[in-house]
Amino acid sequence: EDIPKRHSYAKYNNWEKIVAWTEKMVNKHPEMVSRIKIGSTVEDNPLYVLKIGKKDKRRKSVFMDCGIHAREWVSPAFCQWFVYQATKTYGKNKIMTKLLDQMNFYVLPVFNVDGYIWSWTKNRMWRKNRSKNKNSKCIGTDLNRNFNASWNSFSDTKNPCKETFRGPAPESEKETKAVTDFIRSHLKSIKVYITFHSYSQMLLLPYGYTSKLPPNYKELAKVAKIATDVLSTQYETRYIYGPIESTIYPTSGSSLDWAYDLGIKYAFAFELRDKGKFGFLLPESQIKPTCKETMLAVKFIAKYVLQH
Ligand code: ING
Ligand code: ZN
Repeated sequence: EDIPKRHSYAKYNNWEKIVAWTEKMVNKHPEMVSRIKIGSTVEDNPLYVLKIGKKDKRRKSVFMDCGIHAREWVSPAFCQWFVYQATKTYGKNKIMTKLLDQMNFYVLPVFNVDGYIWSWTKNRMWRKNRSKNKNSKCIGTDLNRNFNASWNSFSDTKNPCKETFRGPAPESEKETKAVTDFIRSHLKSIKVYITFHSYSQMLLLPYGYTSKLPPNYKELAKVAKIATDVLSTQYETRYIYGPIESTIYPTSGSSLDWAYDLGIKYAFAFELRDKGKFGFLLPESQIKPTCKETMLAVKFIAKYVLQH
């Protein structure tokens, strides 16, 4: 087939299509959407955040990132869906209208752009970014081990040939640095941090680097319980929730722990569909259902934080 396919919310879109899509969203909704280039990648691709919300001053905002791991394709698909639904239902859906009237959403649709491109062109199962490592032939750092949150405290992250390589220093990677600088400079307004992975059907809470629970754990667990209950109302998809450390596995240097310790007290990580039948190769037929159910949970979290 030599007819180039168009961008579609029901399909996985390559980086080129996602870039064109970001422009389209800005042009379609100039009063609601703007595009911010927060930095660039090792291979000099742009890192774009879409800011969604009305243009007047706003107190609270939500930061969401997708695609920190290259092969988790349903994650960027969700960020695209979120922007689409937010702009489409503003003024029609009561909750979305209220959210966008009172909050901003910063959406990074693809965090690990170079890795994402690599997963489309060379290796579908690629996870890390594409930076070169000193004294090693192995490529890439796991961006979700590269944050300054008890960085380096687990030995499995020390080997550049491992999928979970932490990188030479905290924030050594351009992608990590761009995101942390952006969040730090908007910290006054950012009340919620949500990062999207796949797969496992979990809603993860801090911490990964310790078995200690964060101070507001009870409240986070309450929000996570309702969010996962709400999610399941659409297609009866079952999610579990809990701290990273005991729910999935111990991790150091994750974006979630970093965001929480920076002071963003509502910090969540979604592990989207499925539970392993297709894993990272989730069929396109499941993109929309995954996005629809996840949207319910994200709207609930945003609404909760707006009211508290
Ligand atoms: N899982 C995540 C990982 O980075 C995770 C789990 C999420 C850890 C959030 C810490 C914070 O290993 C996948 N599938 O990437
Ligand atoms: Zn991941």
